[in-house]
Amino acid sequence: AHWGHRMNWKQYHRLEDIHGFLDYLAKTYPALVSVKTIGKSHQGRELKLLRISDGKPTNKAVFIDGGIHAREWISPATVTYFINQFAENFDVESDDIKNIDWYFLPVVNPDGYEFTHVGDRLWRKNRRNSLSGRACSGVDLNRNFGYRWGGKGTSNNQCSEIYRGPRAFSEPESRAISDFFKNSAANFTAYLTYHSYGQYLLYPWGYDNVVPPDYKQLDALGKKMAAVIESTSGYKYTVGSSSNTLYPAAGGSDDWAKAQGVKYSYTVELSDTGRYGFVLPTTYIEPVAKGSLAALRVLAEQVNK
Ligand code: ING
Ligand code: ZN
Repeated sequence: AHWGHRMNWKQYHRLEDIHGFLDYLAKTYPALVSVKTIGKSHQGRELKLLRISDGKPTNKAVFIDGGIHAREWISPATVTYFINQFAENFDVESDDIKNIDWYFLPVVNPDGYEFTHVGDRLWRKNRRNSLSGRACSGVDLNRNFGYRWGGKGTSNNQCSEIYRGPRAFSEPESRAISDFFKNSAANFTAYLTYHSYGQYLLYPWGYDNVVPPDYKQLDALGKKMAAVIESTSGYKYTVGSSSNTLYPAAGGSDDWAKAQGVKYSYTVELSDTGRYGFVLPTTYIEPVAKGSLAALRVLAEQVNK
């Protein structure tokens, strides 16, 4: 079939296909979908943000990103699946979906993502300094956000996989998200950032083994989302704060969003639990995305309460 884009959910796609898909949707549904470049990556690639909104002034707002880490290919695949579902079926979506202005940034780290296709499949960080004479390149974008930057679970060593960068928001990719939040009129109720792997639904704080005052609400919603993922797809998710459940790590995007006042802030670690890890077969894309979409509907219901 000729849809005007090359996207599907039976393969992983290069950045060009993903960006072409976003532009196609904006062109096809101009009253509903818009695409904005909110910045450029270190190597000059566009950071394309897609908004789905019917424009009602009473709408809530939710921000979703993927691909902060280059090798976690199931993340952009899942986020683009959400985009496709909402954009192509908006008319028949529930009021919970229609009453939200959705913002999607499916590939936060386009340089790293492309590098995993043509260079090193297991690259995690961005591609800062890749053209310099240094032996080690890349900043871990999920240690570069500006809340409690530089704390536990981070490194000042450029060769480390968890190198935090020289200062908070030193990287164009993390800075673009922060600038967009700052300059946006939208008042975000939820922030979801998709990673892999492990099947966890994690809420703040990541910087240390402490939880926010409203953590019981974050935990309760996380458990509802986990339940619907299991009933939809069979995948079992563990719910908890990221520091307590995984490990402490400062400078993560979910902590930063929570500190900005975004109530429901989660890091979602998609499938699997380690058999294939980052190199997840393409046959997983649809079941993983379906389960995640079911969870997103539960979140949308809560956002509208
Ligand atoms: N895991 C996350 C990481 O950045 C995480 C886990 C998220 C830790 C948020 C702390 C805060 O290490 C992966 N797989 O990237
Ligand atoms: Zn990750």
